[in-house]
Parts: sequence; C-alpha cells; structure tokens
Amino acid sequence: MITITAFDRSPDGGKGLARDTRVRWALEEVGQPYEVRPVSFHALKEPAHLRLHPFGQIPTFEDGDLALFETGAIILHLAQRYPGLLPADANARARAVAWMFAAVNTVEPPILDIVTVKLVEGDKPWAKDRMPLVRERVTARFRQLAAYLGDAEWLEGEFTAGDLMMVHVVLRARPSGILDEIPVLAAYAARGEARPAYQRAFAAQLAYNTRTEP
Ligand code: GTB
Repeated sequence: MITITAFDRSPDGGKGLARDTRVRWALEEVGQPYEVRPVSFHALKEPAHLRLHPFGQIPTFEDGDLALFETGAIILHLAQRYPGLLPADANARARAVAWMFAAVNTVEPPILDIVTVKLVEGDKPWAKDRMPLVRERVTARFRQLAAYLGDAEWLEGEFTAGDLMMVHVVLRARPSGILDEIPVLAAYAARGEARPAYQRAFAAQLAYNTRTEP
C-alpha cells in the first residue's frame, strides 16, 4: 500500500493548498489507493521524518522499498509507473514533463514570495513596499501562461501531469485575488478542479483536515 505524509492538520483548514493535495490528486488520476500518515510540526524535524525528507517537510511517498520526497519527483514517478498522466508519444511526454518543471520552478516561486511577504515578513518596515513588486511578478508570469494557453483546454492538448502540477500551483494564488484577475487562468484552474479525480482528492483532504480526532 502506498503511504503519503501530510500535516496532522493543515493550517489552511482543508482548502487543499498544502502540497499533499497534488499527490492525492495524482494518485486519484492513476487509480491507486493510498494511506495518509499524519505528521505534527514538531515531528517534521525529528530524525524519523528527516530520514524520509531531508528538509523536514510534507508530503513524502512510500511504496515498498521506495521512499520519495518532492512533489515533482513523486508525481513524475506515478506518471511514469501508471497510465493516465503522460502521453504515449515520447516528444509529448517530454513536453508534459517540461510543464511540470515550469510549474514548480518558474511559476510557483513568485507565488510563494507572496505568502512569505504576508506571513513571515509582514511586520518588517519594507513589507508594504515589497508586496506590490511581488504581486507584479506573479501577474507577469500568469499573463505569460494565459497567453500560451489561449483558448486551449490544457497546456499540450490532453490533460497531463504538467497540467496537474500547474493547476495546483496557480490555485495557491487564489487567496491573493490574482488568479481571478486573469480569467483564462481562472477557467483553466476551474477545469482542473472539476476533474473527478481532483474532486475525490479535495474531498479526502477536507475530511482528513476537519476530522475530530487528529
Ligand atoms: N518543494 C517541496 C515539494 O514540492 O514537495 C516543498 C514541500 C513543502 O513546502 N512542504 C510544506 C511543509 O512541509 C507543506 S506544503 N512545510 C513545513 C516546513 O517547511 O517546515 C506548503 C503549504 C503549507 C501551508 C499551506 N496553507 O496553510 O495554506 C499551503 C501550503
């Protein structure tokens, strides 16, 4: 049985923004059952978890002898092992993987800066000046992505692991209001959220994060 780790209770209260949701989504897309092991904030930095995740984070993935960290690596592993998340054509597969990297390496970092400025640096005297600059960088990336997507349903024709990763990344910007300022991307994210596999993953993380006995 596949086991992933998640916060014992996500600080977002079940909005699906923590990164275990994208792994749950991938597992639902490829039809693999899984178990979730909760990890407290304290336990994240304890030796037992650090052996699984050198940076003391969630999610991790265990399946038999294999232990993985980093959502990109976990989802790529699932996409290569099970059908459903990568096209058959070799070039199309390579393009889908490029979009996975683009999501975590090019689009996600400025979105994370918004969270950092707001939650970690909010009390610094320069935070008020920095926020508009950071928001501008997210908006610029989103406009580029929307221009590429145009009227297309998905980034490379059919839905791939690249879309899965990209949709979950752009959803993280929804609380900032920036996602809804770019209707093409808001509609793209909504298409991802409408997929039955996403719905199952979202419902599972919501039930988990709102359970009465953590
Ligand atoms: N690059 C890694 C990956 O993709 O797997 C990043 C993993 C990561 O940042 N994990 C976060 C974590 O464990 C949880 S998802 N943080 C604890 C730590 O670093 O000590 C980030 C996250 C947290 C909370 C919300 N939220 O409440 O809305 C959303 C996303």
